[in-house]
Amino acid sequence: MAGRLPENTRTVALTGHGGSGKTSLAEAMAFDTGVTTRLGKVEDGNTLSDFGAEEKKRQISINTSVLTLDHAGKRYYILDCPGYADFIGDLRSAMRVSDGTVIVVSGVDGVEVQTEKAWDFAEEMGLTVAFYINKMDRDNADFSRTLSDIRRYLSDKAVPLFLPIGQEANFKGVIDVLSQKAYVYKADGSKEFKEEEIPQDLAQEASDAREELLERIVEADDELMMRYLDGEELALDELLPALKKAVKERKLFPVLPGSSTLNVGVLQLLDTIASLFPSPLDMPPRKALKGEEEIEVAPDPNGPFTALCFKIMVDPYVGKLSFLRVFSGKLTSDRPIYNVSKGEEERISAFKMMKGKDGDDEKEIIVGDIVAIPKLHSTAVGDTLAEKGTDIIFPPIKFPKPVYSVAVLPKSRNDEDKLASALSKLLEEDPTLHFEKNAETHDSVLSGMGDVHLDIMLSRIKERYGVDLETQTPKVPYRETIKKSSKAQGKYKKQSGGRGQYGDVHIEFQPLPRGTGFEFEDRIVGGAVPKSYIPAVEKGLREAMQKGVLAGYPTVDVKAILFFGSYHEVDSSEMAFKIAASMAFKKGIKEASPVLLEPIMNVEVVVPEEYLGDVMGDFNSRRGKIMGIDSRGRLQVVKAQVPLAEMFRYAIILRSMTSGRGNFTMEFSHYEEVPHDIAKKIIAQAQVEEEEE
Ligand SMILES: Nc1nc2c(ncn2[C@@H]2O[C@H](COP(=O)(O)OP(=O)(O)OP(=O)(O)O)[C@@H](O)[C@H]2O)c(=O)[nH]1
Ligand SMILES: [Mg+2]
Repeated sequence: MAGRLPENTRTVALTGHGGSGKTSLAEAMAFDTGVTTRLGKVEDGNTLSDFGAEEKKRQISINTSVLTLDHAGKRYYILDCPGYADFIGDLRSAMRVSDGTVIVVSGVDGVEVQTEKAWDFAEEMGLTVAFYINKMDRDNADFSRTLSDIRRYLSDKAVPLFLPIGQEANFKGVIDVLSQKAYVYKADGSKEFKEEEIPQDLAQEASDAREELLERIVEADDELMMRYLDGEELALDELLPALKKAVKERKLFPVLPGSSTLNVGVLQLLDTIASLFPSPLDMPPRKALKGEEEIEVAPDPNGPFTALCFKIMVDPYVGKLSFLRVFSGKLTSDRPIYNVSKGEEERISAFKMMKGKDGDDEKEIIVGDIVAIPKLHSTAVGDTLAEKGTDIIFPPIKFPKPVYSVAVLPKSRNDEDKLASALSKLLEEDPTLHFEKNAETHDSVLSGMGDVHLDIMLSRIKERYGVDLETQTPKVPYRETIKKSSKAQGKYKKQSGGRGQYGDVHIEFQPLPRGTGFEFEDRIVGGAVPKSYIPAVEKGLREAMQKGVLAGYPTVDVKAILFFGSYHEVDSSEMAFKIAASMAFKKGIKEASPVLLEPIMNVEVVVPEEYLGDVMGDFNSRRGKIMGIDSRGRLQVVKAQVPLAEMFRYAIILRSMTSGRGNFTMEFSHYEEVPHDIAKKIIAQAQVEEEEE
C-alpha cells in the first residue's frame, strides 16, 4: 500500500491462556481480510501463524507470529502470542511493541493463569484491552459466567459491546449492543452473515446491555453525562468518540463473544479494533535515553526514524529475520540503518511485512509499523535502530529470569564446536535462554523458562544443527572449609643419589568468615624458609585447595600462616616447597574439622492465597527457611532460603502444585554448612567416583 497513513494502523497483540484460541482467531482474521483463501486449523497444522515444525507437532504456539492484514482502509499488525507459560518472554516482547491487546478468554474455561498474566502485563504497560470470549460454540460455553469471571478476577470495567445469539451448539451470531443490530452467521467457517432483527427472546437483555454500556460511556464525558441524566437520546456519532476515549483511558474494556473456528464475530472484533483501539499516533511519547539524558520520543511520522528490535527468528532456509517496531519517523529501504545500541551500521536488504512465515516487500516503513528485516548481522533483541546520527536508545525489554536448568553434554565428543556455534545462534534468538559453563563443576548448564522450553531447544539443536545432547541434573558446586584451627608440618625429602629434593614447612590453618576466600601470611623470621621459596609455598597451597580433602571440592575461607620451616642448600627447590605445602595442607585441613558447604538460594514465590499452605509445607521438605510473607494484591509472596540442591526441579513442581498459578525467582545468597547426614552421603559418593576414575 503506497502512502499509508499511520492513523490507519492498529498494532494489536492477541494474548491469553494456552489453547484459548488466539491462533485460530488470527487465522480467521487473515481469512476474513482475504490474506488467505482457506481457513486453516491448528489441528491440521496449516494455520498461517503456527508454521514452525515444533508448533505443528505440539499444536501450540511457541513463537509470536506477525500477520499483516489490510482491511477496510486499515492496516492491522496482529501479533499472535504463545499462551504457554514457558514462552512468556515472547509474550512480553510482543506486548511491549503493541498499542493494544485482545485478551482471548475461553468461554468454556474462563479466566486462567495466563489470562491473568496477559492482563497484568497490559496493566503494567498501560495498553488498551478488549476481551474476546471465544469458543462460544463449544459445549459448556457460557458468556455471562465468563464475563463475571473477568469482572471478578481482572476488572469490573469490562463491558459487553456485543452479546452472543445463542450459545454452545446454538451459537449463531452476535448483537451489536450500541446500535441494537443482530448479525446472524452461516457459522460454517465462511464470513457470511445477515443483518437481522434482534430475536424476541434476547430483546430485553440487549436493551439492558445498551443501558449499561451508555452509563459506562457517559461516565467518561461530563457533558454527555449531563445530557444523559436529563433523559436526552444520544446519537451514535456522539457516543463513539466518548467510547473511544473511555477505551483509550482504560476506563472501559470492551467484551465481545465469538467462535474463531466457526468464524463468528471475528469481523466485529476487527471493526472494534479499527474504531476503538488507538492508532500509533494516539500513543503517549516513549521514554528513551539520548546520551545520558532522559528524553521522550513522540510518535511523530516526521520525527527522526527510531525502532526497537523485539524478536529474532532464525529460519534454516530464509536465515535470520529481525522484527522491528517503528516508534517514530519513517525510512525507505534504500537508506542505511544504524544500530544505536551496538554502534554499528546495518544494511537493509528488504522490508518484509510478515504474514506468518513469509512476507510481502514494501519500500517504506513508518511509525507504528511492524516489519521484519532479513540478515541484520549485529542486531539483537532489545536493540534500538535509527537513522545514523540519531543517538536515541529505548530501554531494553525486561525478560523474566530463567527458572529451570539442565546440564548438557554432546553425545559425540566431536560435536563440541558445533554445539558452541548452535548455542550462540539460539541465545541470540531467545533472550530467555541462558548458557553457562560452570567454572567449579565444569557442567555446561542450559537454563530456560521450563522443561518444555528446554525440550524444544534441545530438539532444535538436534534438528537444525545436528548435535545430539545428553542431559543431566546440574551438579551442585559444593565447597569445603574448616571449623577450627590446626597446625601441620609438610616435609618433602628425597635424598638418595644424585640431586635430591628438600622442602619443609610448618603452617597454621585458621577458619575465615564466609565469603572471604583464601589468605596467606608469611611469618617466617630468620630465613627458616628463604624468601625466594615463599611464593612457591603459597602457590602449592592454592593448588591443593582446588581439590579439598573431604570430597574434592574447592576449599574456601581459610587462612594459612607459614610460621616455620627448613631448607637444604643444594636440594631445595620451588617444586620441593610446593609439594611440602600441599602435604601440610592435606594434613592440617583434616585436623581442622573440615566440613562441606552448599549454596543457599534466595527464593521468592508468588502464589494465590489458596496455595500458600502447600508452598510453605513443600519448603519444609526441601530444608528451606521461610524468611517472610507479604501480600501483593490478590497474591501472596513467600520469601525463603533454600539449598540449591533442593531446587533443580522446582519450576516443574511449583507449576503442578499450583496448577500453573505460582511463579518464582531465585538467586544465589550464600554458602552454608551441609547437614551432617547429607554431607556423609555426598562424601561417600565422591569417594566412589574417585575410585572409578
Ligand atoms: N470449538 C471451538 N474450538 C476452538 C475455537 N477456537 C479454538 N479452538 C480450538 O482450540 C484449540 C486451541 O486453539 P489455538 O488457536 O491453537 O489456541 P491458542 O490460544 O493459539 O493456543 P497457544 O498458542 O498454544 O496458546 C484448537 O484445537 C482449536 O481448534 C472455537 O472458537 N471453537
Ligand atoms: Mg497459538
